[in-house]
Parts: sequence; C-alpha cells; structure tokens
Amino acid sequence: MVPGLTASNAFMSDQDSEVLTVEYFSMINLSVKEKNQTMCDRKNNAIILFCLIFAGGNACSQSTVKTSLPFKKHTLTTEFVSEGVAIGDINKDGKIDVMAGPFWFEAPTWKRHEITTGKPFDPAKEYSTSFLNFSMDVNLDEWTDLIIVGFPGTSGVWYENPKNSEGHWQKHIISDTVGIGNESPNFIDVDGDGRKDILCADSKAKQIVWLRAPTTKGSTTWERIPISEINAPGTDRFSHGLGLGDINKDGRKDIIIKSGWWEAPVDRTKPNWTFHSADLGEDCSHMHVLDADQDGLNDVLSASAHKYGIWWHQQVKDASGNIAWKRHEISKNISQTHSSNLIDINGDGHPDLITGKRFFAHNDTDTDPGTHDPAVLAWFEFKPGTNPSWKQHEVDNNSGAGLNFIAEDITNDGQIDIVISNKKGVYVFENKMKKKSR
Ligand SMILES: [Ca+2]
Ligand SMILES: [Ca+2]
Ligand SMILES: [Ca+2]
Ligand SMILES: [Ca+2]
Repeated sequence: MVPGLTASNAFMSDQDSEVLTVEYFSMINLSVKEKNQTMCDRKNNAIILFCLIFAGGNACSQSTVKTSLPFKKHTLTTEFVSEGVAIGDINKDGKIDVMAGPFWFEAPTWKRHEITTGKPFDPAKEYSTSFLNFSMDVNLDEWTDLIIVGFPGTSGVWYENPKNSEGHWQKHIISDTVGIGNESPNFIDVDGDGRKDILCADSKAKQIVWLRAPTTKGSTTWERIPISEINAPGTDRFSHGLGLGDINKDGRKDIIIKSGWWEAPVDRTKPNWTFHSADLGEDCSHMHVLDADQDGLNDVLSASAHKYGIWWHQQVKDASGNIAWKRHEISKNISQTHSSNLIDINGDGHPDLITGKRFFAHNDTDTDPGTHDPAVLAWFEFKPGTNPSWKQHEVDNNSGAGLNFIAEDITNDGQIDIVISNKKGVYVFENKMKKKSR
C-alpha cells in the first residue's frame, strides 16, 4: 500500500479524489519536464496511479474515475481585461464578487457587469489600463468601491459603487499630482489604524509616500503622506520591489525596498523616516517580512518580477551589532513572479508564499526569460526552522498571477481561496484542500 492512501479511496467521491490527488502530488518529486506537463496529463497520472494501486492496472479508465485538483478552477473570462483584481460584496447579497478593471463578476454565476466602458486587450501586444486593483469603501457609505492603479506613474482612480442602481460607476481621481510609481504598490495598513492605505512611490516627486483614503463619510480627499526624501531610491515609475513589515521588531511596520528600509517612527504620519541601507537582492515584486529561521531576527522574502527567482534574505548580526543580509534561493522554477501574497493557505499555522507567473509581462517578446513557460500559479509550503523550507505545490498551470491577486476565504468555508486576473483572464481557485492539523 502506498503511504497516505487507504482502501476506501477505491470508491472515490469527487471530494475523495481531490484528497487522493493532493496526496499523489505530495508523494512524488516532479522532474522539471513533468512540471511542464499539462494539467490534463497530471490528472491522467493521478488516474493511472489510482488504477495501478486499486485495480491492478486493469478495468480502469478515465471515464469511470473522476479526479479533480485540490483547487477548483472557476473561469470568469479568458479575456485579458486587467492585471489586477479585487473582491467585495458589490451587490450586498452576501456573496463575495470579483472586480477586474472595467468589470465585476457576480458570484456565484460570475455574470459580468460593466463598471465602466471596457474592452479586452491583446495579451501579445498590449497593456491594459488596469494594472493593480484594490477594494474598500472609499467614501464610507457602506458600499465597496474599486480602486484602480493604471500604467506605472499615472494617477490612481476609484470607482464609486452605485448601490445596485443601473449604469456605470462614477469615476474619481485619487490625486492629479501623484504619479503612482514603483511596480508593486501595496494596499496595506501603513499607520496601523485598521484602514488600508496605498503604499507606493510618487514617481513625479520621486518620493516614497502613502495615500490615506478619506476618513470621514462623504469625503473624497486622499491625503498624501511622504516618508522619504525627494530623489529616494525605489521611486522611479518602473522601480521593482516594495513591502511593509517590521524589520527591527519595534512593533511598527517599516517600509522596504530592495536597497534598504525606512524605519517607521512612533507617529507614522510624520515625514523623513530614517533610511537604513540593505542589500535585499534583485528587482522583485512584493516584499514580505518574517523570521524564517526563527533566530529572533526578521528576514525578507521576495520574488523576481521579470526573471526566475524566489528568495529569502536572512538578517544576520555580528558581535558589534552590524547587520548584513544573506540571500538564499527558494526556487527558480517560475519566471515573471510579479506579485505574491504571504498567508497560511494550508492551515498549519505557518504563513505560506503564494505567487505565479505574470504571463506575457512584457507581451509576446523575449525580453523576460521564460516568457513562454506555462503560466503557473503555485504556493510554497513554509516550514520554519534553522534551515527553513518552502515546498512548491502547483495550483494551476494555465493562469498564473498578475500584478496583484487575492488570497482570502471568499466562499466562507474557512479555507483561503485565490483570485487572479492577468493576460490569461480572470479566475477563482476555490481551495478544496483538506486542512492540516496544527
Ligand atoms: Ca462606497
Ligand atoms: Ca519597525
Ligand atoms: Ca531570522
Ligand atoms: Ca502553512
């Protein structure tokens, strides 16, 4: 008997077959070639394995045994409409809907509605007008609105939820004067007041700033709060790498770029945070902070935006207290990992890294290595320790991820689902994994 499988699998329900498939993937080490197989091939492998184990290789065909993946894929569209995605209960029916650029998709049928006039773009030749999407109730009227960050360096906009009335949503400019730069703006609570902010570069002023959403009902004014000097690093419209996390463990989250970090002061609305130089590696996308090796010093995780590479940067301190950063490679299997999320997706108490290929990041050109690789979406199972590990699990190989994606429980079953939008389309991956016990 193969470990992890029981005779009860011989009469599999859909749910059971999903578990079998999870266990099958976890039992074998896939070669690079196998990793590039189509998902159909993999399903067949799972079926063949099942046949060999339970039917002696006989009397078993694809038509009689169904398998499915640990994530159920919902295709909202295969058109390229946005490289960012956001979620929220748009129509207040209790179900979480999906927004991607000019459209929102109504759960559970994913009927498409227009937020504004939109059209699909050509993934081989075009960029969309929607790079990152965030959702919040901007004007505090208790209806979820959509924020769109467009081509790097342009002004952000938000669309006001029309409260179930017909027609397009009213468009508002966040700030005429702020060019939202750096290619990985974060939508994250910078000052710890419980309301999310836009953390980005102002590529016109060449400053790191955060934009605070209106705080009083009916207001549409976003406050621009600079934290760096003018002409700071990481502030070009096409700069790569930005994150928020507590590097020095003083309880306040600091702002991180690949060449250093700004130390958050007690009052995070103050300008001129102290900058500390640090070598945090190559151009990357979102940057995350955690103590991977559990030595009491926080480390930094990042993934390459346009090449291959996922890394953790170990914070090391010498006897005099001087800090250095040692780079460790986690994976070089997926190129163009232009967005990531850090969240415990398997429920074992450890935050996992989810990332995917920003398919055709620079269109159908050979600018980026691996442009024509399968568009993989994967999660890396994190086990902390002196030698921390991140084991790759594939979610899908014909989607990937865009410039930002969602990893939250959108079906309200306690499992973290994944929602992506990129040049492959818009997809929901419903988490059907069995939860691991802690
Ligand atoms: Ca609103
Ligand atoms: Ca701090
Ligand atoms: Ca550490
Ligand atoms: Ca985990």
